Amino acid sequence: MKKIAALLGILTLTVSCRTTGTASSDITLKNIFKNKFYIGTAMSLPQIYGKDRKSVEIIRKQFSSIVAENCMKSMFLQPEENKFFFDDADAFVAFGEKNNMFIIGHTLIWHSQLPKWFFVDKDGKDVSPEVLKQRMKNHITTVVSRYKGRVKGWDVVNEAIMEDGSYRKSKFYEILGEDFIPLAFRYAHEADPDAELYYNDYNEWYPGKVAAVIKMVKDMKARGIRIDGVGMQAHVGLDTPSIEEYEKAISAYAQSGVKINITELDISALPSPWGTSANVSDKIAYDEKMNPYRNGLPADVQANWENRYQDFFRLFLKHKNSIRRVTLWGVTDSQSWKNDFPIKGRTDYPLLFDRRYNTKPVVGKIIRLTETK
Ligand code: 9MR
Repeated sequence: MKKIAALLGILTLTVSCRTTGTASSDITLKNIFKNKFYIGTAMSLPQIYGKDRKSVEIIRKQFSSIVAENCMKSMFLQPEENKFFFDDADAFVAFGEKNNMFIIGHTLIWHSQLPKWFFVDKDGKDVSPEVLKQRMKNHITTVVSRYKGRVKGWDVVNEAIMEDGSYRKSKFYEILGEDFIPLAFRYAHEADPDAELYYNDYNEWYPGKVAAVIKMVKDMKARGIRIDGVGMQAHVGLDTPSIEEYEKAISAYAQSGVKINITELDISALPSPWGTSANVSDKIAYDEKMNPYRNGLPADVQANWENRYQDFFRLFLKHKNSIRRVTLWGVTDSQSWKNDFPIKGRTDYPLLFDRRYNTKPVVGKIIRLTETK
């Protein structure tokens, strides 16, 4: 019996390969999405330096685009004023070039993971608008120029708008007002006129946020300032947001004349009664009830989770003409930030490869979706 089942398996694979006209070893995410959008992953330091060898193998085989999960954040690139540290970012960019990938820089201006000196003078007081502009310009110009022509797109500003459409009351906003966003885009464009420039945020499907981001995009375009895309982070859960809500946002952004990047996709399988915020400073105390699947997902949750991934990819394929890139926020479940957010020490299953580096069955299901498009 077993032998027959194995034979049937081989036949099915051969047949499905024939229908796509592709050898089975070529059926990878990056090949299957080639003429649709880039498919990417975030990279951690052990991956960038080749220490996590099994992940690197997956990245080379499956992905056409990469973004640094952490090492290009300002606290790492410029820990002290004018003292830049580029070793990790250089290694990341070298990896991308060697493997012929579409390289994304994340992120130039973000209120979080920012070195402490950025907003204060030597007496610890807030700097003036002029000084802050100068510091932003120096940071952006130094970083973007270093990778000119090599990093193809930048998350210029990250997480500046709240779900209700108001501006986040960050120090950037307090000192410079809304103008800090167009200023950042100007500086980035001056440093590399060919680079694509994006505004990136989480929960970018809330109607208030959608409206505010579109207004910002239109204002910048009207002033002749380059903005190529919005990055929808897509840290989503099993129920929230609905596909309809998400589609409305994609359509609205597309109509405003920018491309959409799905920038940090992961689908949590864990309970999330607090919603889908990715505000890294949010913390909730550990509670055993909130960590129910330490030894694996029950079949019904697994099925929901797989359906959810397929629903999202179906949506991305439907809107492929507006979507430039879909990037997963990591390779394997063990790498995922979701295991520690907003509760530390849970076991989540948000990514496409499991803790043993196995390709999850959902990957084949996602690939099959492309056969009818
Ligand atoms: O995944 C990242 C995690 O390793 C870091 O500790 C955290 C703080 O720097 O940032 C995570 O990535 C965030 C991204 O840079 C911006 N959007 C939300 C992501 C998840 O928190």
